[in-house]
Amino acid sequence: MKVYPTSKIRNIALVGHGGTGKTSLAEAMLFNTGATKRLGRTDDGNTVADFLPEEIKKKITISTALVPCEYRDHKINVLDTPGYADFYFEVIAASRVVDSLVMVLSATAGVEVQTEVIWDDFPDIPKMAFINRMDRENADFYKVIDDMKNKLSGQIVPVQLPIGSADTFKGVVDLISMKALIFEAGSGKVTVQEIPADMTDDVALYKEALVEAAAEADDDLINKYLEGEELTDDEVRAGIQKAAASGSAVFVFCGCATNNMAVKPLLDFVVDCAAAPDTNIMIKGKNIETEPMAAQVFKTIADPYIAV
Ligand SMILES: Nc1nc2c(ncn2[C@@H]2O[C@H](COP(=O)(O)OP(=O)(O)O)[C@@H](O)[C@H]2O)c(=O)[nH]1
Ligand SMILES: [Mg+2]
Repeated sequence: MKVYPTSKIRNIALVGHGGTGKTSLAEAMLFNTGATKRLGRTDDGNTVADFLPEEIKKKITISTALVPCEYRDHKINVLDTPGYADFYFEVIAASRVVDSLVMVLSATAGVEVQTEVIWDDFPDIPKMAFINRMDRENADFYKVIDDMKNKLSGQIVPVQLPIGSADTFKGVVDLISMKALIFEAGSGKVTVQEIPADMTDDVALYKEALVEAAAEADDDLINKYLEGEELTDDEVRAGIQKAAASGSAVFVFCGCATNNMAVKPLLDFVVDCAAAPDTNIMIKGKNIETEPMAAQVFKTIADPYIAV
């Protein structure tokens, strides 16, 4: 079995209201990282994460599934959790073993009940957000951002802006690299282009907010920023990484899981910026030379066919 150094492990849970597309996003992550050869659909009952007979029959997630994938030499352990309140204990259990949460929201419904519940219940876990279903009629990224800012605590900071919406959704402007990323539906193949001219004003506005959030994560950077000096791209990236790993800002992505559009940038961000187990701010380690090892068992099953 391949051994990964702790710094190259990412433990994330996909959480949020039922039906926002968590299982579909997990499926797209597996497909993009080559763990699977085809993109399953929850509607067809052929996803990797919803595998229990009850889940396939009802087309909902009941039990948290662990779907690991390897990406850019990192091991990403993705926990796909149920959204329905009846199975909330599964979200609580998952939250104990991950280093960050990926909040999945619907681009048409915005902040829903379970989004708020989870957000409020786990204030200390660093979060990212993925505004999914951008291909749906009435999808409105900016409305969801406003909704998040109004209803959720913390600093909400988009790192992408959508290009098109509903049936014209075709990609995102990446505010870090300042490029347009256009995705082919299904394959997820990306073409890099210049930012569309009609988006320049929005891009400038949100880029400024992103740079500010990055600067605030680091004393040296904020001093430089407040003195009116421009931060270099590397400084912005370093600030974003610090803010993401510590949870001082919630960076927001958008895309369409079922068409596999704009899923890869989220994976890149998880590798580049999300907390690794050894930088997890919530767990304070002890000296392994002098203290007995502590471990946590997660997801045990009782197999009726194995006699103990
Ligand atoms: N149009 C569209 N439908 C989606 C998208 N993501 C998920 N869905 C659909 O939304 C429903 C719920 O998706 P699922 O992944 O099971 O949501 P979960 O409950 O959050 O795990 C299914 O019918 C999916 O096909 C998306 O990006 N666009
Ligand atoms: Mg699900």
